[in-house]
Amino acid sequence: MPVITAQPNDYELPNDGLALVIIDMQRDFLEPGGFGETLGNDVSRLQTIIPTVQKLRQVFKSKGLLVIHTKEGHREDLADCPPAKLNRGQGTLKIGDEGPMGRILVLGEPGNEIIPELQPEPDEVVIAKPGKGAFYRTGLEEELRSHRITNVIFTGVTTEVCVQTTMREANDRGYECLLVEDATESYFPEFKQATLDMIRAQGGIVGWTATAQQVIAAIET
Ligand code: TIU
Repeated sequence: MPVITAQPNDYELPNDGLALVIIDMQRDFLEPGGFGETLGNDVSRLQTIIPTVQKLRQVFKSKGLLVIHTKEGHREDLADCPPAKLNRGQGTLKIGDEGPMGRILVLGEPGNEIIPELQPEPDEVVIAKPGKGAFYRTGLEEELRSHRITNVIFTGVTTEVCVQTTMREANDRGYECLLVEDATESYFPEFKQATLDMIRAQGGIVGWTATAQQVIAAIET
């Protein structure tokens, strides 16, 4: 059985049951004028991982493996956006306000689309989620179960917010989780580093981490 040379130790790939999850690579977080920028962040940091995520997707697809995208967004009437989330932050624009890419963080708006470089293909799954974690009020768990997924490779943004929350949710549900170090990014480099460290600490309390090249090398074995 191929293994990924990961941290804190080798990650065994299953014969079946491996999926790639790409978290929130949407214009809201990666392009100017979206939710990420209205919160005061420099979105250009996040764009650096696009080629690496594209490469991972291509390798997974070439092996017939499942690819799942998530995107964070709310219903038009914001009924699924609690006041605690709506009123948080000191942004120039709030969730639901009209911005340069349509209403901020609202499903179906241009800003809510997955970035063109990673446009989902017809055989890929897209999960819309109202929270930071991708299991909260979504069909992700049923989707993984129906495909008999046991092992999940995580990529996307931002490392310490939606990626880490989702990875912890997956870990608690019994999935073997690995985060790809150079296919995830944060607006805060120190938070990304801390997240990688805390995931793999204590013998992999949340899971494993590895580089994209290490993941690809094992999958192509
Ligand atoms: N603000 C921030 O870092 N992240 C989010 O609000 N959502 C995701 O991480 N996708």
